[in-house]
Amino acid sequence: MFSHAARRCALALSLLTAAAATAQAPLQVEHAWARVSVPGQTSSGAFMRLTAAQALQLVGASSPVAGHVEVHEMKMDGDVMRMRPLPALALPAGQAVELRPGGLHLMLMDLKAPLQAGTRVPVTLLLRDASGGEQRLPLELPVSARAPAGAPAAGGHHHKH
Ligand SMILES: [Cu+2]
Repeated sequence: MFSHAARRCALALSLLTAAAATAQAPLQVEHAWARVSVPGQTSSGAFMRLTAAQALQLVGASSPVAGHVEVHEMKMDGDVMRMRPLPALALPAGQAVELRPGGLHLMLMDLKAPLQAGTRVPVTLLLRDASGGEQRLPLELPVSARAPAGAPAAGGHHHKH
C-alpha cells in the first residue's frame, strides 16, 4: 500500500516537472529533419511540425551551415509550383503547422557544405510572441534523404530552387 502511494507521488512530481518544462518551451517541435544535399547544391529544405502553446510568429531562422535561412511557402502559379519567402509565419495557439516537402518549409540558403545523411545540423528558430518579444529556439535536425517515420509525406510537387 505504502509503495503504491509513493509511486503515485513520484508520478505527480514528474508531471509537475513536465508542466514546468512545457511552460519554458512555448513551442512544440516534432518530426524535424533537413534534407540531404549533393556537392554543388546551394540550398536545401528543413521540415517540422510546429505547435505553439500561445500564438507565435516564426519570423526567421539561422544555421551555421547556411549563409542565411528563409521561411518559404509553395504556391501554384498557373501550373508551375513556385516558392516565395514569407516575412512571418503565423503559429496559432494549439494548432499544428506543418512544414513539409511541397509546402511550407525552411530554406537553408548558401550552404557552406553538403548536408550529409546521418549527421545533424543546428537550426535556431526566431520567434515573436503577441507582445512583440523575440525568442530563439535552438534545434538539432537529423539530415535525411526522406521524411522520418511519422512525418507528413511530400505534397507531391517537385521543385527547383
Ligand atoms: Cu524554398
